[in-house]
Amino acid sequence: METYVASGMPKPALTRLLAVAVLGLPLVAALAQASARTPSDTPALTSVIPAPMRVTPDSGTSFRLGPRTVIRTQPGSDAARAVGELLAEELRPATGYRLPVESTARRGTPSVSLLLDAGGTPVGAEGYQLTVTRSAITIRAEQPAGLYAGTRTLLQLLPTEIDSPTPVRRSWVVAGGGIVDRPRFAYRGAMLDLARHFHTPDEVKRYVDEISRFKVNHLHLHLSDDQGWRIQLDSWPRLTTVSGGPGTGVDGVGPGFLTKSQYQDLVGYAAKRFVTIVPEIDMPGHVNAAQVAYPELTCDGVAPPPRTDTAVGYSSLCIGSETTYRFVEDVIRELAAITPGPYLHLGGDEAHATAEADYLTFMRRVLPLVAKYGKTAYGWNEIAKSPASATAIAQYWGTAPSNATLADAVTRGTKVVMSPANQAYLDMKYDRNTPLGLSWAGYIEVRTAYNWDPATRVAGVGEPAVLGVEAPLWSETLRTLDDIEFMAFPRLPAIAELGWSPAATHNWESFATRLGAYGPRWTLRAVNFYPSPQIVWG
Ligand code: TNX
Repeated sequence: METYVASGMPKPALTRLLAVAVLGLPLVAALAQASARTPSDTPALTSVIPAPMRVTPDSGTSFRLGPRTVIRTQPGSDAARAVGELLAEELRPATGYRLPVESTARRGTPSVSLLLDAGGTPVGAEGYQLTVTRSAITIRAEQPAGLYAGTRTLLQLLPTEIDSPTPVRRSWVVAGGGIVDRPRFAYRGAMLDLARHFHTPDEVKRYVDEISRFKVNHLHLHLSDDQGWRIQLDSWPRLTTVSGGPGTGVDGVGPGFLTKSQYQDLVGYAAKRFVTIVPEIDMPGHVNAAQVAYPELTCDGVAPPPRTDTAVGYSSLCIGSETTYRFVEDVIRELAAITPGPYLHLGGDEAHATAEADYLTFMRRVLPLVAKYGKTAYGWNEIAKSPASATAIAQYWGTAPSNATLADAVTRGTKVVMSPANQAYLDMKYDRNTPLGLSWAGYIEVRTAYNWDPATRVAGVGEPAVLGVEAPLWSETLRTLDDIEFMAFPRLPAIAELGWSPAATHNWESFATRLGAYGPRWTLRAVNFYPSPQIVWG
């Protein structure tokens, strides 16, 4: 032991060593930790999910986050400061350090700097450059979204225990070197179904936290379906007083709805994490709950019975009735007014109770209404049947490798978000023993979720037509946040990597290794996940 001290161990290290020894860690482990330049459990720069575009490790250096470290943010930028505050809040519990957020720092003070100056490297709206030297970690970006993405990377570069909710006594070393990173696709989404079972604002916020760690930047909320209506609208109040009330949802046990102010609060919470909320009101099918509340939305004016089963494809708005269009325009207008993001999702799937000609009539009138209120229309891939979808986004949820209608719409300009149900649907069971979920599109183990390419998945829908990817989570069988997390993790990071990382980095063995090492972070954060046997968990 004297040898280590004599060879120049700095005093604080000695103190830490003694403290650790007193706290009961095996002395040998403590010695190793204090003496090594970079502890062996320091994550490599290449361990990040999603895989970064370019990584240049420098084994000759490393940064140690310590009690004197400050978080320095771009002077004059409130947005950069907000990203710094979030990061500080995330680092304080485990480190116990003060981590003040400042816009100036005295020379020689170890710092994590967040600067809005990409230094000549074009990284786009969401990209960043991260550099780790002995004296500082510097994240540079063109936009605040890029700074946030850089902080998501940094969290994974700190030792696993950074995710502990209570202080951990250890050294917080980050490996030296640099990362230059930017997303392959602009749209990386997750979807949550609040209609089949309602999920509370706090549960949705927790989901936002977790998905944004993997640089997912859109959360699509499925807000209405046959079993319930989950967003309050002033012009048609019975939608929620009746169809958001007790007895709604699958088996009648999924009641609840978002008030307008809860929705707006959620939008703001997500925006702080650079996640855009995409609201969906499904039409002209999946509308039984709306018709229970307002019988005038049926063709015969008779209210249908409330439904709490999981059948699909039996309800339709009355296409020939002007009341329908008054209703739809009110919904679009009110929703657009509380949604800062660019998209309004109109569903359009499984309209089996709507005649083909009626479907086209409906979409011809309704898709342009979204533009009237300043938004871009978005729908499930069935909307590609309508010529009015040329300026819309179509979300592919099929399982086939080709879809002529979609490929044809792409030639007219339709952009596509890829959610192939047999690979990206988080509500499919992992295998036949999975207690939750459905299996109509097959079982989806992690490798199946990972092994596909959004730009070659559907014939005629190549890279330029692909806006991005989305992992939908339908909630027929899901009631709690634990249920949601068990189905989303670890498949959501697989889809997130397909959306963010360059195709050239795609590699199952690499992903499986990085995922295995990530598992203990979920455990520390008390996030439920499926311990897939395809992965060797750390
Ligand atoms: C199909 S995917 C549906 C939903 C169900 C889901 C269950 C799509 C556009 N429609 O209504 O909830 O399957 O996996």
